[in-house]
Amino acid sequence: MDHRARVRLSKRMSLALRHEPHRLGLTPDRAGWVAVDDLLAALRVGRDALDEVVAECDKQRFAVERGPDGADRIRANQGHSIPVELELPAEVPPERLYHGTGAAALDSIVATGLHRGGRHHVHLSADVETARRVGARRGGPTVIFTVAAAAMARDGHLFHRSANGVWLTEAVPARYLTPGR
Ligand code: HQG
Repeated sequence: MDHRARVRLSKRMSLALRHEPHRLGLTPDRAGWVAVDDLLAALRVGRDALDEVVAECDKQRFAVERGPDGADRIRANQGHSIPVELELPAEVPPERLYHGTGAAALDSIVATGLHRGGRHHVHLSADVETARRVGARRGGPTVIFTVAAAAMARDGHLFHRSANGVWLTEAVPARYLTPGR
């Protein structure tokens, strides 16, 4: 598969596993897993193509493992809008984390903090470069917020880290945010 075909399939897999499984007749379990064979049938793709996306995906969006029934299963590592219980343990975050977004959101975020929108968590990056890439998805100028993550954790906010290294928390109150880095 060339790069564009991989991206296309990755997007279809994201839609199926994070947002609209039911439209495809898929029923993820509580933790978001579906049988690989069911996903292949729903998307009408072969196992080789799926394995290629899972392995080559720049962000390791997907996890594949042997399920309790002995069959392979797959889930998205993060980013769901359907209810899932990822069962990630709480982790102590580093001193600082970063959030990249469109400059248009600056004033609103400074006023009200970071909200999770349609997803389960606010997504934070461990490094500025990743935050910049996330913000660039919005098109137009971007802004990077520095999040005083360790201080948040000391104040009782829970953090989780997804299997692909994205830091997750429910919300970031404005007082922990500094625009710029
Ligand atoms: C913004 C991609 C105004 C927030 C990326 C963001 C990431 C506010 C948007 C992952 C706000 C939500 C997540 C406020 C938050 N006022 N705007 N008070 N609070 N926002 O896509 O962090 O390709 O749900 O800044 O790489 O952009 O899907 O979150 O712009 O890792 O694997 O509301 O999605 O990964 O947008 O991106 P999103 P995100 P995948």
